[in-house]
Parts: sequence; C-alpha cells; structure tokens
Amino acid sequence: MKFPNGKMAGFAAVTLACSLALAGCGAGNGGGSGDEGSSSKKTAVTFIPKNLGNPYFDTSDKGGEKAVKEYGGTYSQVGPQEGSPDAQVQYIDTEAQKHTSAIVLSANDPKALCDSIGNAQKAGTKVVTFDADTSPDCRDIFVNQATADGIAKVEVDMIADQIGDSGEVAILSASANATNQNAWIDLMKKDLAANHPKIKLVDVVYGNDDDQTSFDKTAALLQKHPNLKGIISPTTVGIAAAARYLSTSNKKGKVAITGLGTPNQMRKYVEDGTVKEFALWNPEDLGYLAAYTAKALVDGDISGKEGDKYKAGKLGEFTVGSDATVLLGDPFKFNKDNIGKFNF
Ligand code: RAM
Repeated sequence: MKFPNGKMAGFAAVTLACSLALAGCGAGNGGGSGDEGSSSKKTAVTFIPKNLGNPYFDTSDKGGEKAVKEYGGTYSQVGPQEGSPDAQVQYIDTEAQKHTSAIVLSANDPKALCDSIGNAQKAGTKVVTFDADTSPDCRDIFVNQATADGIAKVEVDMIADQIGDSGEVAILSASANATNQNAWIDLMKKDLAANHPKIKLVDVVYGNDDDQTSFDKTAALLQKHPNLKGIISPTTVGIAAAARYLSTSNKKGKVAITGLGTPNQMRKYVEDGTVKEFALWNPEDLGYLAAYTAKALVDGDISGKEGDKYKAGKLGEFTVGSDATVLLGDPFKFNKDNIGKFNF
C-alpha cells in the first residue's frame, strides 16, 4: 500500500502501511503465526477503556479481541460511561476478585487507580496500560501509541501550517487528568514557545471526552476569543465535536481545527472543507499489540524489563523500552488526498 503524500520513507513507511492498512501485510513483516498460545489454561484478558461509547476505544478494543481470540484466550470489555477515574476503580477491583489473567487499561488518572491496580497485581493479574498510562511504577507495561514528542510535534506542525504560523490558538482537550493528553499538551506548549513565536496559545479547555460537552466548549471558545485562528484537539471525541460545531458556523474555513481524530469520524468534515488535516495512529493495532503484550506477561515470556522481546502476532516482534514501555509506531496525517483509503 502506498501513502500518496509520500512523506514517510523506508522501513517506517512500510511498517506503518502494514499497520494502517488493516489487512494484507501479515506474512513477510516479521509476523508470527498467531498461535503463540501454548499454555493449557485460557488467558482471560479484560479491556477497560477510559469510557464506553467512544469509537476510538470501540476500534482499539476490537483489535484486542482479535488478538485474544487468535491466541485462544477469553476476551471481555467493561468500563464506565463517563471518563472519570473513580468510575474505573470498581471495574479493576472486580477483575482482581475474579483473578483475571490480565487487564488492559486506558487510565483516566495517573495516580488514582494505583491502589486498585496494586491489589489486582497481588491477586495475580498482570496490568497493561495502553493509550493513557498511569505512573510507571504502578503497572507492569505501558503500550504507547507513538512517542509523546512525536504526537505533540505533528499537532503543532499541522496548526502552524494551517494558520500561517501566526495568531491565537486554543486547545480543546479530553479530561483534565488524562495522562496522555496532559503529556502532549505540555510538549505542545514547549514547542510553540520555542519554535512558533507568533502563535499565541490563549486557552486550554476540557470537554471530558464527552461529545456534547466538547461541542459546547467549542462554542464558548469561539465566543470568548473572537480573534481565534485555530483549535487543536488532541482527542478524537473533541476534534469531531469541534468540527461538527464549526461546519455549520460562520467560522467555518476561518478557524482551523486539527489534532487527533479517526478517519471515519472526520471524513465528512474533511470532505466539506471544515478540516484540512489531522493525525492519529491505528487504534486497532494498538489494542492488538496491548493484548499480545498482556499474553507475553501472563506467560512469563517478558517481565517488563528493558530489552525484553516478544512476538505480537501479525505485527511482528516488539522490544520493551525504558520505563517498561512498548512503542507501536509513528503518528500518521490524514487529509483529503488519503482519507478515502482508511476505514476505522
Ligand atoms: C480519545 C481518547 C484517547 C486518545 C484519543 C486520541 O479517544 O482521549 O485516550 O488517545 O482520543
């Protein structure tokens, strides 16, 4: 598969092409056979997303389910309706009581879940964070979608490009405690200050990964900052809600909206000219990798030590890096030239 914008080169492009294409790249990419499961006891893996009803997690957890089924384990998904840490605790506690083999969790807070995670680990449950990490000391492994630096940079580059590197911008984030968004926002602020002196970040607001709240916060931002030239939303829920608002407002085409979105949610706003370009990784691959990481931990193939290596089915071999972190790949930019090729 080719990427029409031709911005990626060599091995990275090949890997990402396989990773994003969702099909047809298994063999020849260092991929395993998918029959890594050799233990007789079934590996039970429970996915706990930030919240239910978010298409991003529907896709990531579907990838997790595929992997778990591939290796003959049992998959389930539980989670709160709202993206709050308190709501996630009870689900972790229940899995601990059931001695589930592994939990794969996108955390709504870096610290608030650590006691529950500790209890789960004492009960023999391996804990993999993916998408949004806890503090590194309270989980076994974090499966990171892309480096925080890379994610922050692609977002700043896109907004700078779309507003002529000058003017007021705001950030519409997820929940105020989300470790992933907060890490990206810190790095975006640094990049803006160091490399884009004419861009002024005037506000950071939180839509809590709730569609209506994100929609209302967009309206409020535009009202409060009449000179706003762009919005960066580092959340798939936020960017889709902001684009929906802009698409029918008189600011359409005047205020840029970019950040992290799924092609399926953003397609109509790219096609109607509300959105020029946004970025993401493949959530399905992220969930798939997280599920294989859980299996490798449960089987004792890895412990989370730097340099540990394991096979993740069709995605091939991965190596654990520092802070017990595994990296999926690079973020990828979607625009009108390539969005038609993607379906997630
Ligand atoms: C939302 C969630 C998720 C984040 C994506 C980009 O779906 O906040 O944690 O990784 O956006």
